[in-house]
Amino acid sequence: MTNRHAEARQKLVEAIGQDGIAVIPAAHEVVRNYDVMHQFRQDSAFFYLTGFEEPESVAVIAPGHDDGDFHLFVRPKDPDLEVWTGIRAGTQGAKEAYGADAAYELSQLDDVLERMMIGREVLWYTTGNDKFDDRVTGIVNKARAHRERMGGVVPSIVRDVSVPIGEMMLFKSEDEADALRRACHLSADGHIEAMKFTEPGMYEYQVQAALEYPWRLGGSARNGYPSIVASGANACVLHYDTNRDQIGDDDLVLIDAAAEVEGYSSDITRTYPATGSFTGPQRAIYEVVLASQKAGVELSVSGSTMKAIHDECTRILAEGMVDLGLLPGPTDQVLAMHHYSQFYMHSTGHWLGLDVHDRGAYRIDGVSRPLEPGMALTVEPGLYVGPDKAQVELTMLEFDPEERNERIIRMGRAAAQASIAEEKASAEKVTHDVPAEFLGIGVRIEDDILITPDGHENMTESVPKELADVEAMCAESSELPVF
Ligand SMILES: [Mn+2]
Repeated sequence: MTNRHAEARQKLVEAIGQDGIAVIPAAHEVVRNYDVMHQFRQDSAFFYLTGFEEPESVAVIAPGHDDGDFHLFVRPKDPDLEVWTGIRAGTQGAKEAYGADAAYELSQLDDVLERMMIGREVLWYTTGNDKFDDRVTGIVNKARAHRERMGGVVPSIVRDVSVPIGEMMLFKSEDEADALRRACHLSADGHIEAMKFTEPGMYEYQVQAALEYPWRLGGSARNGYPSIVASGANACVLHYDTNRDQIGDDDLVLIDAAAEVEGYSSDITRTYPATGSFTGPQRAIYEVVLASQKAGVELSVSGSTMKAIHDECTRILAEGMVDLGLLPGPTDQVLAMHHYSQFYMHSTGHWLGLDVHDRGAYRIDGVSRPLEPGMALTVEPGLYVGPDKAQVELTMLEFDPEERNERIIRMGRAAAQASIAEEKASAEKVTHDVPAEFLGIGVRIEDDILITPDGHENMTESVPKELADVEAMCAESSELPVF
């Protein structure tokens, strides 16, 4: 493996120190249907630290241990089974190919880990793992019983290891940024192919085949997440991924999809007309989203924040909604009362990396954290006029997220939600008729941004997004066969 993973382990060793021991389980296989498993995808934090792609394994980081810091528990070699499910590294491979200082078969986990816990005060482990929580708790309990007999220190504090790992994953090294950049460039090629390929009358999954074709040929073994190919009103379903509908004559096609390279995922959205020409109403909505997205990208620089980007993108969308008559306005009220959420209901971006929604805190001490070089994020405003939005009911009530958070802390979640619901129920309502020409139009535009010392790198800018450029790309023809 590259030393990318060794560097990650070294950072974790420094973060937890010699008082700590970190236990990070791999992902498990999941049944898809009878006798068939879902394609295995390693847990991103486990992969970040090890580069090891076998299921069920467990990584232990024990800084200063006599045998070394990095211990890997793996499935045993089993020639009969390997005929069916593939070669296993085994303990020897774990050391030779993956750099484990010590390797054990999984059956030794309880005994070995119990001994390793002795002398360490803090167990770094992320609770909430159905398959593993009980096992870890059992091992700590046995170590504690041992302490009672023999004396000595065992972990009395459990801390969430995903916090330091998330913080490390947030800042991409040059080497990681290079893998992410390659994922972005390859993903961009697929989006361009899909624009060229699409014609009305095709099924969404046929466009998906054209989209993913350059990815597989270009060196990506799998997608970063299931491809969304949403034609017409399907674009208003945010996580639509059935991709089985036939593309209508005047439909827009919204594609949110990306390839994975060396575990790193891109995340691109483009929306384009199946015919190659936007209709008037489609153009009007698209221009609003484009202006918002470009402003968001512009703000993606060191020292800015996710909140600043979201607020500016949302303000531009809200102005557009009022201009187009989707909402009565004025814009200040649309923003203060969150009426824009009728048509824009998600946040404007997220971290990007090994997880398409990468780990790492968004807020520090309750405030949106400043962007710094090495962070990668998406900028993806959208506007979705669902086919059921012919008339919207607007609650005339200011929406203050800070006040709501305070109320949740003061009253508890259930009571706070009940009190908010009560306020909403008794507040004045205004109904508004949405111009029919916009119904069923959904547009999102999403780029992947790497923050650099002197600005940013838009890693997905090769996919056209200006109206004229999108239409020009759609007018080009694909070399792929049409059946
Ligand atoms: Mn995204």
